[in-house]
This record gives sequence, structure tokens and C-alpha cells, in this order.
Amino acid sequence: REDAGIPSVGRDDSTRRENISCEQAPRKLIGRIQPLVETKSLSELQVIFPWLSKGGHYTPQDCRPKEKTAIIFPFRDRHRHLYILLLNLLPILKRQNVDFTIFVIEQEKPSLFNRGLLFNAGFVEASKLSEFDCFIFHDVDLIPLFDTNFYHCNESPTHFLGGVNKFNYGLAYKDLFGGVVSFTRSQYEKINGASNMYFGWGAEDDDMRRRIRERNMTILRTDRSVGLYDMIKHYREESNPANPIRSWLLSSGARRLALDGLNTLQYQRISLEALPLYIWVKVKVDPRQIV
Ligand code: UD2
Ligand code: MN
Repeated sequence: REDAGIPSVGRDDSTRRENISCEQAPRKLIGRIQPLVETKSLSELQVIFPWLSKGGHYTPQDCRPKEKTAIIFPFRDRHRHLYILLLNLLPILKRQNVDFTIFVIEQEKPSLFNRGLLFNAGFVEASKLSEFDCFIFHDVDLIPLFDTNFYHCNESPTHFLGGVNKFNYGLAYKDLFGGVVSFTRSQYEKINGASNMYFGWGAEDDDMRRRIRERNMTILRTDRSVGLYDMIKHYREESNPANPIRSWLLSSGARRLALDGLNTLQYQRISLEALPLYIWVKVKVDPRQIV
């Protein structure tokens, strides 16, 4: 057809598409999704997602993404949750035209689980690999129910949960900052990251909310009409018992902001491996080093 001097419509179209921003490009969104809860193995997931490159990376082919996003899962002993979440989340991210890389930050035993410190370690390790603009910290047991809940960074730190099945699709309390949150690099640096001091369950998310307020930022909250999640049922792990000093830590948290966070982060990186579906980083934490 080109020989006949007739331009190929298809070709023209695709070159033009590369110049549109991914937010304007067509996104084949569905709205509410029916979550899949079957457990697939890692190799089955690999077959289901042939478009994902090694290390859990995807970049949209026919539009310009506005940001490079690191999706960070604080993790220990939750493989079933991780695989179910990937099965549901990966297609949503693709439909949303997100340029993303998945990081699983695993804390070695026996130290008590420290979700905030794992956020910081994830931020640092991801930043060593690439210049990410946006960081989304994601509990591994929360399945988004709407693909219209956009995995973006915004002008303020963002809380993605409008409601969770566990609380009849509401929140435990209206200020909640737990579950799924996003920060641009500069927003995260502005609050000196998360506190490293919360070992065990609870209040590290409230501490983070107070840091944001302390730095005079507001929090954007996803509307309940699209921000619903299903939390996969689970018990509390033995190595993540309720933190008995969490209220005490929280009461002085905002004042400690500059002395506890990214600038005082201590951990040992045991390994970093690009698996087919995610970058797996194993870290060791010594509670005695956390002041
Ligand atoms: C709530 C918050 C969560 C966090 C936590 C207190 C919501 C919806 N979620 O979740 O964000 O603030 O309270 O710490 O408000 N994890 C592991 N292995 C473990 C323990 C935890 O991988 O042994 C990870 C995993 O990503 C998990 C997350 O940490 O989803 C939070 O822990 P949780 O699910 O046990 O706590 P939960 O459901 O009370
Ligand atoms: Mn949970």
C-alpha cells in the first residue's frame, strides 16, 4: 500500500500514539472487578503474564508514562497472599498504563516484623536500581476491587483505601493511613521516610500520617466509590505481635521525625534477585541498632 502512495493508517496511528501521555491514551478499564482468589504457582503466573519482564517490570508500549513507579510490598511468610495479589493487581496496572516495577522486601527472621523500616529499605533499594518518581507501599493482602482506583502519585501523599471488606467496606477509623499509600520521591524525603522504631504490629501507619501533617502536607484520599479492597483473611503472625509501646512511640513520633527515618536507616541487605515477577530483596534488621 505504501508503494501505491497510500499511507498506512495503522502505522500513522501508532507513531502518533507514542506521543500521547498515558493518561490520555485509551485505557481499557472495566470498573469493578471480580477478585480471583485461587492460588497460582510462580511458574503459572509467569505463563499468565508473558508481557511482564524479569524483575516484575512493565512499561506501556504505545504512550508516554508520566512517572516511573516502584510498587513496594513489605513481606514475610505471605507467599499465598503475594501470588493472589499479583494475579489481580498486575492486569489492573497494565490496563491503567502504569510504568511499574514490583519489589518484595522481605525481613529475615527472627527479628520482629518492622513494616516502616521495610518501606525505607524498599525506597533505598529501588532508588539504587532506577530513578523512580513514585513509590506505592502496598500490604500484600489487599486486593483492589476497582481498576478505576489509579495507582498514581499525586500532589500530596495519597491513601488508596476507601473501604475494606473487614470493616464492611468502610475503614477502621476515618484518618487511617494503613494499607496502600503513595508518595513521590520528594514527598517521601520531606517526611524523612517512615519511622524505623516500630517493631511488631501497629501504629507505624499513624506515625506516618503525623509526619505528613508535621511537614504541612495534606493527604489525598481515594473515594469510597472506587477505593474498595478485599483483605485476604489471615491471623496475626507470631513474629508480628501487637507492639506494646506503640502508643508511647506515637505520642513522641512527630517530634522525632528528623532523628528517626531515612537518615538513620540501618539494615543489612542479604540478597537482591530479579525473579520473573518481582525484585526480591532480603534484609536483616538488628533491633539493637535502632535507636
Ligand atoms: C493493618 C494495616 C497495615 C498496617 C498494620 C499494622 C490496614 C488495611 N492495614 O493491617 O497497613 O498498618 O495494620 O502494622 O489498615 N506482613 C508480612 N508478614 C508478616 C506480617 C506482616 O508480610 O508476618 C506485611 C504484609 O504485607 C501485611 C502487612 O505487613 O499485609 C500488614 O500486616 P497485617 O496484614 O498483619 O496487619 P493488619 O491486617 O492488621
Ligand atoms: Mn492484613
